[in-house]
Amino acid sequence: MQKTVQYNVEKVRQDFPILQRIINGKPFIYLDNAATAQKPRQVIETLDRFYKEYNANIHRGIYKVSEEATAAHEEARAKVARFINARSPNEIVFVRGTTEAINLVAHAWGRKNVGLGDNIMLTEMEHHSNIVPWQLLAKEKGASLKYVGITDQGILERYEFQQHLQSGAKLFAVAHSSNVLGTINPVRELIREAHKTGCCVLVDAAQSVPHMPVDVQDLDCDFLAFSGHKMCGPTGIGVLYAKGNLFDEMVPFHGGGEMISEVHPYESSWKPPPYKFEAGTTNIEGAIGLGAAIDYLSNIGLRKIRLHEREITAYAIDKLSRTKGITIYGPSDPQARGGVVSFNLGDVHPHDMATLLDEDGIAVRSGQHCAQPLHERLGIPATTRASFYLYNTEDEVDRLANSLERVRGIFKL
Ligand code: C6P
Repeated sequence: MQKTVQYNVEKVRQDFPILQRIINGKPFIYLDNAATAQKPRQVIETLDRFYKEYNANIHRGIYKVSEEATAAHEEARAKVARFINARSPNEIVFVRGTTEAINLVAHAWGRKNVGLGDNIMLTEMEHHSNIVPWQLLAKEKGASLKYVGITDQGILERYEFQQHLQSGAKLFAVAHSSNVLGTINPVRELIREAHKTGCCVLVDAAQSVPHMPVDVQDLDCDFLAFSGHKMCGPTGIGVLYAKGNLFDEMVPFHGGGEMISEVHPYESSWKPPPYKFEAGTTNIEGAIGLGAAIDYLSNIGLRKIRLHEREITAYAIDKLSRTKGITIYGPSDPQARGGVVSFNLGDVHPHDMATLLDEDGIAVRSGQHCAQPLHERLGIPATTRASFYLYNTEDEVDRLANSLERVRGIFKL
């Protein structure tokens, strides 16, 4: 297979100091990008500069350094808005990550809009973050959860989706891209169908926004959630996008400083969004670092990153599938999947697999990847997952394949 060159991957790798490490005597191969991505020096230096030059609380201080911090923080919000093509920075609320974003919607939108007997539609490939908040809400309100099933290849059962819509789902909460199967769901089409029945749609974009161009106006989603740490940004910062005036209609999630307009002993009023949802001192440097990550990824280009990952994934599926005894999960068409390859090799337990790969300097994730219902649907206890990003190379895939041969030897498969 001929690989087309999207950008200079070797040059990109130089930006990531951690990739120079030697682990267990071997060059470090980081294939756990779906869990968290590595950080380029441009992001590290932005955080360093913040602490050295303009660390201050924001929106509070009437002095230069605080004003600089506030300006940088709000510029980061504007960068996020441009990055996902939101109409306004006011549609962007900073949160800790995808998990908090979804919990925010479950509390602040769900409590008001979901009631006794209502249905919330999920899919069998959701991450726990897009299941548990809805279970909590459903229990509290007497609502029901409906799951859209998947085929054995990890594709959504469209007929079931339509059936649940017809039975009157209030909300459809769906992963844009699965963190286990890699499946990229046709969310644009699904959203159009859902809206025809008045169903609101939340897109869990934890595994898509870091890896491909995402345009919220084109998708027309109502909510979109993602995490900074999966896109070369800091940990503890994430984004909840809400369309138009949805935030206006929602009740606060957390109460505290800076989200209020006035506070009296027995009642308070709120600032307009996004501030209404950012109570207390937020992760200021996290937001600024996320802005730097967005600059970094945008300079390379999300379209190019997506193409690079698609090629690496296609290469990996082709290469790994030659390993005797391997089962690879998810769609066979690399066009229909993100840079995630989950597999099992014979009856080798994924935790043993991850330990042995680590001996070769290769970091993968093993277990259920916070997707237990999906593993139950697939009828397997666990998987090993290799997940790729903009800095991974075919050479690294080759080393993974060689290590799998070593594991086969050890287990006499
Ligand atoms: N998945 C993985 O290894 P947080 O933890 O809030 O940043 O993201 C949660 C989350 C939500 N949805 C999807 C599809 C995800 O993949 C994740 C995070 C990581 O697969 C950590 S469990």
